[in-house]
Amino acid sequence: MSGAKGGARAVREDRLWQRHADMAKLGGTAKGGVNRQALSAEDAAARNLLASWAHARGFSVFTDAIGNLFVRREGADATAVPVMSGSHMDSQPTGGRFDGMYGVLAAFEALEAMEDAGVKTRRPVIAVAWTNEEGSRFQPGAMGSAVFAGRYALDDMLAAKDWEGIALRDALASTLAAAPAPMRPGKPGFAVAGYVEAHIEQGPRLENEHKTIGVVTGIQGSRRYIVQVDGEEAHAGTTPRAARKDAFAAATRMAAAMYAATADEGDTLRFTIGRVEVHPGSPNTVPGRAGFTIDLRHPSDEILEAQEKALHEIVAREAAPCAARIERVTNVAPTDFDPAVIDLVRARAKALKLPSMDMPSGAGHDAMHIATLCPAGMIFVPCERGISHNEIENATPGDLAAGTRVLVAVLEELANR
Ligand code: HGY
Ligand code: MN
Ligand code: MN
Repeated sequence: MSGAKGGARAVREDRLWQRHADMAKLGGTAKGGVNRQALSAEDAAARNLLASWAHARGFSVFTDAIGNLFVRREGADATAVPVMSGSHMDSQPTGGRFDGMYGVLAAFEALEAMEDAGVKTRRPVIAVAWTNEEGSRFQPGAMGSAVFAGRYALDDMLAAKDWEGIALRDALASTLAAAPAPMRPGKPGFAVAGYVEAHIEQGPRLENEHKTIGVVTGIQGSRRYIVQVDGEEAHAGTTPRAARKDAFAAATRMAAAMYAATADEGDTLRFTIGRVEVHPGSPNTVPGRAGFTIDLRHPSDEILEAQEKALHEIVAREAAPCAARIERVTNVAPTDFDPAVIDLVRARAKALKLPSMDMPSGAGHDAMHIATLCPAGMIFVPCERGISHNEIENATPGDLAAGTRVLVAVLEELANR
């Protein structure tokens, strides 16, 4: 690998690819994707596998009260504030084997490569797997990193419930019992000198523009809502339309109006209804209750603010004869990464003779929270046709290794500052 020195020379493409294959067995689906939802048995298995690899290399492993999992490689100065890199191991229900996992395995490969190359950094370097980034089982998403950064209160998150009513507190307890690790006492969070996250792009730009490395400049703003409509159960055969309080009919009116209201000229606004619930869900009972989630994203907070007002107006206008409310579950402002980290990622990609381009992230990542604590940045690599949150998500061993070489080079620089 021309231009590579230090740990970047010791990155092993085959080892990194094999680790992805090993992890993809945990929650593996028939289509080659993964269903490894936060704090599930599959998540616990992934935690144990990562910890076993870490112990085999003599790295220390610890967790915190929200279940973030840390793998620490010591530096020359054990008291120095560490540098960190990582992502998440939980997946969407029909997820791919690279979303999140690549960032965790690239960080771990970085530690191994530094070890293999005999690189001694001044600062310790930590690889991290954040708890519940996807937020598909438990809301909000990016939970572990947000609690670590002090943006969400631990107790509020422990009280969160999944769609079956299971409390996060209980799911976390069983996960930590199944995947035990020394617990760092007290509230999650500690000083970090710098954070870099590697991730597949989850979009088509790098592939279309024949670039290997995305130098990520920031992350667009994202908000998540739940709409709840309350009507009245009634008999499907005997109840005239005029007498109905059909919660699903009201919900569909709202959804149709929202799709129309969020269709913007430049196709920049992202509006998604990903989950719908209808109660009691019987073919011959008029729904008395209906609910749906809203995922709203845009690079501008002002636009998001204006759109939020429009959503409230639509819910109020379309609810009758039912009652309805819209509740905001998350509100993460647009993130600008640290210019010095952005420059460092770009410079190291260049030194490694890897074609790169600056670009924003359309997807949310744990880095959006850690960027409030310390200088942070991200490194993207291409994924096939930009497809993600889909079992056919794919990437190449060469691109994964290339992104990891850039990561090692950046981490070594940050860990020696
Ligand atoms: O939703 C997101 O942007 C991330 O992939 N969880
Ligand atoms: Mn992700
Ligand atoms: Mn994701």
